[in-house]
Amino acid sequence: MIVLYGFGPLFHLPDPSPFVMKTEVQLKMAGVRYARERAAPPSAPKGKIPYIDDAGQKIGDSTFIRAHIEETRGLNLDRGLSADERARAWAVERMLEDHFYFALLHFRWMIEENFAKGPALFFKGAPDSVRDGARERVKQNLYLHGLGRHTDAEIVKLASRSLASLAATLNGKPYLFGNEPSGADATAFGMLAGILTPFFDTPLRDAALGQKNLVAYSERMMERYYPEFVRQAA
Ligand SMILES: N[C@@H](CCC(=O)N[C@@H](CS)C(=O)NCC(=O)O)C(=O)O
Repeated sequence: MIVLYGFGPLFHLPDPSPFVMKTEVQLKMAGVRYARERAAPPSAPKGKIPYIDDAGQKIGDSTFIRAHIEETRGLNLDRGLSADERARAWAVERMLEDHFYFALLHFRWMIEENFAKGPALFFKGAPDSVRDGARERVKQNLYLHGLGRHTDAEIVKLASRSLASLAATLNGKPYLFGNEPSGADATAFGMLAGILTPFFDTPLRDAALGQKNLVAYSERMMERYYPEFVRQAA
């Protein structure tokens, strides 16, 4: 059986990492049996969470995990999508994972009060220097990515364009590419849920709340893939 390594429920989310939520939803989409375990990034094959262990084979990175599931179980989470839709699905995923995610990271880690009640919890019991060092590393990563060189207002401006683009792609459909979810829905949902959680009050959350179809979509996905979590939270 596959073991999915994530952080565990936190910040009113099934997992604080959009990438763990993506992978878990894709495992559910694939109908594959799996167990969840907690792990910290240093133990991951690529130093990042999520990773899976499939009968002793460790695979890091949500995109490679998906490819592994599809290849070994003979399925395709984009079945039913046209070549054009598959191309757009990839573009949506890259926009969210390699651009939008860094805005999410910025508002969780670089805003003092969000950091104190959020990511600082990862370092409970550890010396302050470990917590501060990790925060400094995230700051450096944001700077090297490029997004960290902008003001808060500029980051919101760029990320809001991604939200608007996602809202236009979804339009009035139940899922990104039609009546049934496909692979990219897992990515979009993980990212949206991570932004919409009421745990963090951020201007990016306000921007997402302004896209009504995205809010309804995130709730629809949560209800479909985490019904037990919705019930617990009620
Ligand atoms: N490209 C990776 C991104 C995963 C990622 O950024 N994970 C974060 C948590 S959300 C992490 O483990 N960061 C720890 C680190 O960078 O040291 C994927 O798709 O899985």
